[in-house]
Amino acid sequence: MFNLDIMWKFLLISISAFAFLIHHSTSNAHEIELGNLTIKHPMIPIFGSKMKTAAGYFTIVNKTNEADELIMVKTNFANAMIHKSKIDNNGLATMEHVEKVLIPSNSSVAFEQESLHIMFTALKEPLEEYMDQKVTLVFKKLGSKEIEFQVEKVSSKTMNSHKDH
Ligand SMILES: [Cu+2]
Repeated sequence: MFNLDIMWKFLLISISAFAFLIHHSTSNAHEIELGNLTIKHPMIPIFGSKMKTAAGYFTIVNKTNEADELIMVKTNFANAMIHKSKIDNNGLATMEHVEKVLIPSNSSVAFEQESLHIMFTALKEPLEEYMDQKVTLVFKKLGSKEIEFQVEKVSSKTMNSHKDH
């Protein structure tokens, strides 16, 4: 006998599976247009549920003839600041707080491992995969822009450099 209830459940499961696939397949192509600037693939890698700090990565593309500056980062889920990782004179990896980042005209600036990143400390609750987090980027010319960072689970081997801060 034709069972409408089972058909309906099957349809719902198919739709959610499809939505899940879409989310996954587009995650690397995630781009946000902010007027003069484009933010590519803002993401926060997570390695487990016990993280007290996290880092945010993305690339800012400036296709215009005017430079801008990232002067502040803000979020509700943690304290946020701009950091830059570097290797000190003793060969140890350290990081320093950066007040602002120049985004030169017709170029791009990558926030990536072992370089610039947004440092999130004092996380209010554990970050969870697929629970995107809103972060406000404040640019000198463009102003305040809130964007969503995708929280992505990664293996600690691929992003080992950030586990200790
Ligand atoms: Cu850092």
